[in-house]
Amino acid sequence: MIRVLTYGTYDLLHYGHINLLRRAKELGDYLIVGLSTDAFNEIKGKTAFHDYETRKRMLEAVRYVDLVIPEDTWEQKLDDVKTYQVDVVVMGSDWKDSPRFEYLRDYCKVVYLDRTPGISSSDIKDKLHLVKEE
Ligand code: C2G
Repeated sequence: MIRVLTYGTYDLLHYGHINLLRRAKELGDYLIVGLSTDAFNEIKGKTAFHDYETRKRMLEAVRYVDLVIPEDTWEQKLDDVKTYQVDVVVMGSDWKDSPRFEYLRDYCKVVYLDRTPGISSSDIKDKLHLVKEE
């Protein structure tokens, strides 16, 4: 059983997220998502449209996702890798070579997958805002 772990805010779930989750699941048998809590989003400087519970319920409905756990801090990743016996940590390429993930290489594989171009939660929010203004 190869266990895969990834992290994110996953706000306004879109096909870029789904592409990441699908490819992450293809790397193993069981996919865990560390979902940023609303408090952690504040630390990340992000304001999600949907609250944690809503984002969690939406992710749990995605066929590739087996478990959603809260991401409360930057520092919890190594504990998560150990607690859930993770074999592979996967992130989109915007995180490539980030020290926030590279240190995990001593404990598990770390894989960066190409981001899906042309879509992001912030773009969606901007475009929806423009539509509302018109
Ligand atoms: N992603 C992607 N393509 C996009 C948008 C996002 O592949 N067009 C990927 C990101 O690279 C990330 C995941 O989808 O791996 C979730 O994206 P976000 O919710 O923006 O995650 P982020 O805010 O980067 O949180 O501790 C790590 C952080 O929690 C990551």
